[in-house]
Amino acid sequence: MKCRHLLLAAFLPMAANLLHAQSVEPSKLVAIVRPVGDSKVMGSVTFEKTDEGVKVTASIGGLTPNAHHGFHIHQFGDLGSGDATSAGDHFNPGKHPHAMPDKEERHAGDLGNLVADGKGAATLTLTVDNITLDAGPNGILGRAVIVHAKADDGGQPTGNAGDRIGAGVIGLSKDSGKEPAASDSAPAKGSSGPEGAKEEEG
Ligand SMILES: [Cu+2]
Ligand SMILES: [Zn+2]
Repeated sequence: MKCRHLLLAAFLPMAANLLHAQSVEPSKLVAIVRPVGDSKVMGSVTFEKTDEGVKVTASIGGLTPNAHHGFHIHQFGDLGSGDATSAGDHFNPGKHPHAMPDKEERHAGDLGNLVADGKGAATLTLTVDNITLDAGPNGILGRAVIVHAKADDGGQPTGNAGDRIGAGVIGLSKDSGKEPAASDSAPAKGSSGPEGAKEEEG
């Protein structure tokens, strides 16, 4: 008897997850970075789920040759203002001070610097453990990546990185594993019942 109940308790949340497949965290997001103002900054940033965390890969051109450029996730995917200030502050759900990515206590949006080569091109690979790829409390889906004119020096409140010269909204990648099948979107009858309650009591 007890065994059966345990099995049932284990199965119900799984079934609920399958029925609510659309709320599963995507495995990959992408942001296409475009110039802000009269800059020439262009490129792309991907965010992929791995066993170690979220792997951030950026490839950006049009930067100042041989310079550091602050690089962050900002709060909002709103690039409506000409200078990208409408993207808000650094994404900071943990209410931490600003810091470089090697510090445990930092904004979730603190990705450090892009380091441009002699031709103004930069690549960056970084794995972080404080963001998710959905729209949850630590989720970056629908927010923005911002490239700054100057180096992020780690100072308060936001690293003294100057103007925003490149920006892109973080959206679903076509490889995100998120595309819902037609059957997923049909509400299954009675599927909302067994979730929560049983799980909490068990
Ligand atoms: Cu920034
Ligand atoms: Zn910051």
